Amino acid sequence: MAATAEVKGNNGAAKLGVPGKIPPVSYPLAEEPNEIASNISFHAKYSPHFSPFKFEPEQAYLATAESVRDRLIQQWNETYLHYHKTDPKQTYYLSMEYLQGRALTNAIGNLGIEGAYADALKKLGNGLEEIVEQEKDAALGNGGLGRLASCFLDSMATLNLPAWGYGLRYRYGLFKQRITKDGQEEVAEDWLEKFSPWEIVRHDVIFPVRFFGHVEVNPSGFRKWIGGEVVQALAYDVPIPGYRTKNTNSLRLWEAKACAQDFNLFLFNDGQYESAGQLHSRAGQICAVLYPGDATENGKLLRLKQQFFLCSASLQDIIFRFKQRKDASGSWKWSEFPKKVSVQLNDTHPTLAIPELMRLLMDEEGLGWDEAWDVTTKTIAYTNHTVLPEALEKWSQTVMWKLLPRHMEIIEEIDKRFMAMIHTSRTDLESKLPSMRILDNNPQKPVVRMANLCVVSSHTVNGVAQLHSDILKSELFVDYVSIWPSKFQNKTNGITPRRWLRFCSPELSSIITKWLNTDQWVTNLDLLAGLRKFADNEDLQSEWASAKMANKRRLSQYILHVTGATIDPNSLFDIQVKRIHEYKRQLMNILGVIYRYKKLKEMKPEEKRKMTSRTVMIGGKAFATYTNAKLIVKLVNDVGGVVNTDPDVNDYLKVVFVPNYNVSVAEMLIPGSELSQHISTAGMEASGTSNMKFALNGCLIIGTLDGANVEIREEIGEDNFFLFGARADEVPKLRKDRENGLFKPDPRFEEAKQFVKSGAFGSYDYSPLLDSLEGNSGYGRGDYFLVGHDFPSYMDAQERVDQAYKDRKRWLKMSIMSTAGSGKFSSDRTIAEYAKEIWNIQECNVP
Ligand code: F58
Repeated sequence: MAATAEVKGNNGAAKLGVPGKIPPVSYPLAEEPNEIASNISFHAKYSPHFSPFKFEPEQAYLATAESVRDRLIQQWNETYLHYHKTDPKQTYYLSMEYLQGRALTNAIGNLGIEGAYADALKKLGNGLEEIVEQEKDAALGNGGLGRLASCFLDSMATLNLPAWGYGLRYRYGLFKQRITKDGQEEVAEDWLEKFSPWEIVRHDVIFPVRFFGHVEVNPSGFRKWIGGEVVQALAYDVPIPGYRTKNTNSLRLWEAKACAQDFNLFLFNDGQYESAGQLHSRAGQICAVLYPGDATENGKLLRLKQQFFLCSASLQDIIFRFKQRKDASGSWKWSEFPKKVSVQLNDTHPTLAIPELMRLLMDEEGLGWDEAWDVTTKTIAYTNHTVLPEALEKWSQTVMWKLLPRHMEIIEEIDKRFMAMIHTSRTDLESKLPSMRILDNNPQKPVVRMANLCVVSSHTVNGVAQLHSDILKSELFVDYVSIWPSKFQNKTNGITPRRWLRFCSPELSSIITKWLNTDQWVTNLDLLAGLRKFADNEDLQSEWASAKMANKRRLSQYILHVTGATIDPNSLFDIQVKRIHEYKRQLMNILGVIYRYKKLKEMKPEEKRKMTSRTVMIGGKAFATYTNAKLIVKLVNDVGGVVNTDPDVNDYLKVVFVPNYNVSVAEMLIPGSELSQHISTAGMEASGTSNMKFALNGCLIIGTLDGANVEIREEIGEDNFFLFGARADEVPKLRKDRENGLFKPDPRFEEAKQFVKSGAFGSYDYSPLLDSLEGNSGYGRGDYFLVGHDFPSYMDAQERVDQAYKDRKRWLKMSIMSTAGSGKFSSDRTIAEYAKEIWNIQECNVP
């Protein structure tokens, strides 16, 4: 018999399914460990995903998740019902990305049933920690923007706000990063391969989404989009529990599918298998991968399809819900729509929500332009996350006309009316019109500027940190500010304190709770300020140090496990983890490490002994086609290869590239960090959010005055922040000076580059990377990101770090002050501001 009843348990002992003394009984609302164990056992037996009689960690994880889900479903249904009954204004957050990470620890923690679950699993012969690690991260996003969306969902539920997340159910999320001798290799990560217990398919929530086709005009001038291909958007809902509240919101992820009648049986039976299922295969492509490559025309078209698919499905759903309201009773006033619905665009990726809402209102609901425009502009708000010109989306008008002909008509009309408004009431801005227009009609390459469309059509535009919002107002959107001064706001980003402190560092959390004499800080993070008065207290410092040490040891074990490198928990743990990008300047970090290595090698033993011992960890994924980012990954790995095997320096320096950085890896790294690097060229990082996570965990920051660093430094105090580098307002002049040949490199910088060129880290050709730092101008040259300019002040700041670390008491005080000053950076604060100042929604507690 293949599926033998007797299997080896994870501890090597033979197990016969779920331990016999726990009866498999369904207790969906169990709270007591024996009942929870029974419910888990029930799911293992009656919701099987594998052959019967197995209860290895994988099965245990699924059964545990399903039992937690039982409880969530109860709250979730009550939440749906309550929102339906009370009919509050609701927010719909549209985002192409969510970086949810794992859900089990979060759900158990939010429900407050960690202890009971740990006990229940013990009864079943498992440890909770081991079980939660079976879960694959839901990585439906790239980086900061996607993780922000997930933190926001957590806060919306915790604050009892009636809100929904909308996104796409990508089958393959962000790739898995493997490190080989050639550097980064991308491998598809199939988070759905073995079923996700956290999604519920809603077979009754399905909407048609059209692509291509043409616009038909009837004799009365009424326009309608017809023909083309129609795929179905099917809803998968993920429960989003709030912390210690019944409110459980939904993240609705759309999947594209074709219907049975689209399958051509005749062709199939004729042996034409591909043609028979053509629409099915085309539908399957839409949600196949996050960010399909867009180097080809096909790739671009597919990305645009994804964006439209999200917007159309979500808006149809929102309109459907609006019409379903109890008191609407078959007739509803469209002017009420913005009083019930607020739509937030997470960057420009869901911009098509604007023309799609206009189309649905005009062509499907029969509103006139003015009425539809009024509703649309009162409903939609837009968040900008970048000032980098290459990230500002521009879609080819040709592709748009082909895929979305009716939407292009609408966009043209918005553009025309915007121009007319300037010509009639703002003639002073006429000379600015070419850059302010939505359409760029350059005959070589006519494009639609999505950010301009968003600014013109939204009631509110916000940046994500004060400096970034100021730059939006004074540079990128300066001309619009004079038309609509009150449209522009700042909403400094935040992070959820649940995932990013309470659950990822239970040791530090208990100490905080003990010293503050309350655990209310978990939902009122400003209370952390109460730690300030104890920052010098020796008892707190020693407890703090031992919690940090426990986290460092756990991290060391992890590093050993994933890289084979042995690191010393007594060394300073210095971490930079984020997407690899030249503006984030991981290159400056590694050049600093290279210089340090070279100096260590030149030192006498007694000189070395005075040095602060460091472990530098760098991690992050490089976009598959971004050559220089991939070279940075390769260089860091090569430096690690040499440094970590050099007995001359090993007691003083280790360099580790942490592979496959994702949310779960961050949850391991951040609690064990002591110094973290947020060293982007000033003015280029809109906010950053990992800086907030590190600071919250008592990690000191070495950083530039960029993004949210500025506000973090204000909050935690300048003495507790290692600042260096040019300010944002100095950057343009520095670039000009360099163009004029006025830049004089620091000898340390030259020495570090030269050391790489000498082959000290192997013969790999790093020239595209190193050449980007040379010359005074030109594409990919002339050190656009000012690594050379900032290098000396960076090295000086690192020297200050080394000195500070030697003074243990001072360091611990700074660490406590970092946590104490992090209250502002709770996403609860950010979301409360959005709710009040942009969405105009109120809390709606489920009783
Ligand atoms: C990030 N943007 C910002 N974009 O870079 C970061 O400073 C900020 O903290 C964060 O948003 C949240 O506001 C970001 O992650 C992307 O990943 C884009 C996705 C689409 C392609 C271009 C990058």
